[in-house]
Amino acid sequence: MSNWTDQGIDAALNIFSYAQNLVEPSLKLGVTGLSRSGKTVFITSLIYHLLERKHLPFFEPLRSGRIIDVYLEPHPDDLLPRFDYEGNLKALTGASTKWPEGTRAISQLRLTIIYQSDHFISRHLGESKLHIDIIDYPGEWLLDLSLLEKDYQTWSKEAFEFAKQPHAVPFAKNWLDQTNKQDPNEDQNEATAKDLAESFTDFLNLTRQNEPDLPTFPPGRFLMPGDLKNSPALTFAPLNIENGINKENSLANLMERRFEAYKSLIIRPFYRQFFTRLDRQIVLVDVLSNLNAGKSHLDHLQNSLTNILKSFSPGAPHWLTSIWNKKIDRLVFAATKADHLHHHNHDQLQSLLSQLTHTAIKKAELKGAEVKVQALASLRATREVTIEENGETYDALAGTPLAGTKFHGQVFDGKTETILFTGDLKNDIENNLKSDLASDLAASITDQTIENDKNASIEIINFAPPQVDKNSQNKMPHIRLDRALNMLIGDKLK
Ligand SMILES: Nc1nc2c(ncn2[C@@H]2O[C@H](COP(=O)(O)OP(=O)(O)O)[C@@H](O)[C@H]2O)c(=O)[nH]1
Ligand SMILES: [Mg+2]
Repeated sequence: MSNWTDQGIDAALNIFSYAQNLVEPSLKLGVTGLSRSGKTVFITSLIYHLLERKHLPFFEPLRSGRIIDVYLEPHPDDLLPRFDYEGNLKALTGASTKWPEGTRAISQLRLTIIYQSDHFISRHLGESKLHIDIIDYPGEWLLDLSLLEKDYQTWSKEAFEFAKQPHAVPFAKNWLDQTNKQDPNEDQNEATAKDLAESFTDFLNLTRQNEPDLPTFPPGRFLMPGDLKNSPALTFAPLNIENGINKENSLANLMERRFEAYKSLIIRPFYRQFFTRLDRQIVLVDVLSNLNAGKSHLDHLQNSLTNILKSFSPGAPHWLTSIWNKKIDRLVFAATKADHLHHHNHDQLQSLLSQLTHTAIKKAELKGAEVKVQALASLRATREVTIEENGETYDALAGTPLAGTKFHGQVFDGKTETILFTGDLKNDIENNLKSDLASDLAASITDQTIENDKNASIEIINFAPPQVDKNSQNKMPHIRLDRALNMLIGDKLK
């Protein structure tokens, strides 16, 4: 419709932000990942360590003593809510620690770093300043990009396929019953549209609640509506229209219109207002939970990653690349929660994520973006121990499983520390390094470790956040967070 005008506005905004950037350099850092991949904990830990200016040995600007000061800026009065740093820090490090509540929308926080440049000339000009805007947004929203290329009919078809996934089946019945008896060609009717949208959303929500770490189905806003709850833009659902839509003013017509409106009123503005303004991006991935859950989930994870990467890749739709003002020049993938493994396995975890993203990464590199992969734990909930038995020593982890966690017939109370033999990723990865295709890799790893071997070789349970000693200097022990930070912003503080 008003594509030309939109692009004009974008161009003007971009010139404005460019001009502003000359006065006070700023960097927009996007943090994304599917729900529960660890965004909130990651951002909280990152900010905590930057403000403390300690415990980041691999963050070069700090190690070389060039960081002079770091502080939080008052929240700029713009479109985005503020990331609740203080609330999350309190939850994670307070008297009785707990993981923060899940967040379901976009938020932002501005941090300023005062540093000494290591360039000869800049150094003599005095201190330098860099603003960093950290923007937390659900990875599910990036999956919506795939909808732009899809018509309503294709999307509907895929929804019925999703409903056949093992983790979706138990919750699909209501919606399927209702949809299957619905004639898509009956006259359009708001009440029916609403009923169907509600039962479809319930289906997605129940699937997500029961298996929070497993894949879901777009549109992302059905699960994370933010302030769009009950809006007509979200009042649509898939219909069985294998033979196409063959009647004007039918229910299927209405649904199709709404689907198209969702694309133009919600997906595109998100890309225009936020996404295309990012400079750097980290994508968090909970590889271990997916590995633990079996082959179909690992496959699905890989699909999601490929789809997420499409937002950054040359295959992105033309309207997107044409308004891209600065283009993300560096992309970091991080496998989170590495504290579920002994440190001997951290490289393997990293390599597993590299292979999972292999195909997608190749695409992104074509565009000139540098891609890095890192395994990390934003908040280390376990400690490493060595167990001796019959003259043999074993590596193990000690941690407190969350209350209610079931493991090998035992139910944990959330207070008792347990020792776990987490198993090894190592051999499986090495065996599979020969394979070039990530999907082959995923298949063979899961075949060996999850399906064929009844004693699955890695097992994941959720731990409570650590109870750090009150006098400890470091309230948020981490693993390799500093390396990720260095990849993300180290070069901007030269
Ligand atoms: N052991 C461990 N668990 C983590 C870590 N980061 C996140 N988690 C777990 O993952 C859950 C989801 O993290 P959160 O940051 O809320 O994910 P988000 O939905 O992406 O913002 C938390 O409630 C924790 O159970 C970590 O570094 N170590
Ligand atoms: Mg969150």
